Amino acid sequence: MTDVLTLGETMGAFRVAGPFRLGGAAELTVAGAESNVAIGLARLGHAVRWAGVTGVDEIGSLVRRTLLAEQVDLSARTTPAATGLILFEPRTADITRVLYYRSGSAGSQLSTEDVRRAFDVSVPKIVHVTGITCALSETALDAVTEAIRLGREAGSTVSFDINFRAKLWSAEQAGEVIRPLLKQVDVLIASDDELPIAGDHQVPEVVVKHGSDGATVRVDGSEWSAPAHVVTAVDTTGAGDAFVAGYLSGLLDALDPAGRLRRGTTVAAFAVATPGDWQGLPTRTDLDLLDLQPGSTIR
Ligand code: KDG
Repeated sequence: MTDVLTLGETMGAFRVAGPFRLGGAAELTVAGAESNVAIGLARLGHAVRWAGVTGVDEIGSLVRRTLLAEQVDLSARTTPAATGLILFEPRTADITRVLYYRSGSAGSQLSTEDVRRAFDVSVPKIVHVTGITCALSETALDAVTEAIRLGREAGSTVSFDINFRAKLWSAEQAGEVIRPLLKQVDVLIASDDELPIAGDHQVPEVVVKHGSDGATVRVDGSEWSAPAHVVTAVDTTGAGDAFVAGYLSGLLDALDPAGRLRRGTTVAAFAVATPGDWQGLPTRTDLDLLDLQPGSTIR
């Protein structure tokens, strides 16, 4: 049984403490928008599958080992190309620069075959894809298109997060590619500045992330909103993916739109208040921790 199938590139991730030009110690972990969502959902007890391609290298092993350790099921293929890398340079607690070393990477070789293999294992309740994968290569775009097509055919809910990355393509290119895909999408997720990329569309459920101003959702003409939790920001990278994990978790648990938003903003708050993209994401029993008084110790 699969609750959510997602696909994309997960990279080796290096994080330094100060500006890159100063060098110094770096911490090695993994990062990828879709696998961040997968980890967030798995922590909340959902059955998640990630489809992707890694290199036959140590970083590829780190990616697979990390996802397996987080209880994410894998439809992972290896290829001789190197696993991609992302370098995070946090300049302040809420402003981070990234460098990519992912052109021609193993992850960009994702193909329709990989998606079909994942569907052959089981039909997911939700298929979740992002604009990042669409920008990686022709075959990766084909993989996203196929995942949406197969999801529609099988009656899965299809979720699409625009996740625009200016280092991968222009907003114009993104719009041209993403708009036709949205005809088959059930849940569109975007931050407010990404919404113009979607253009005029007919997606029935539109979720908008407003960062520290919370989130809104419009379902069939009605709108709900939820504020963000007030937390001390330590590292905001991955907050959007964490929100998506919480929102999709709410959808799986049949929460109403307001409840889905609340779960999204709660999971996002954990991402903001802890270092790393996914390391601090909550389990189900953690979800209520943010209701405690700041400074509480649970004994
Ligand atoms: O938001 C965090 C992720 O997007 C990050 O882990 C890296 O997937 C990533 C990307 O392609 O930028």
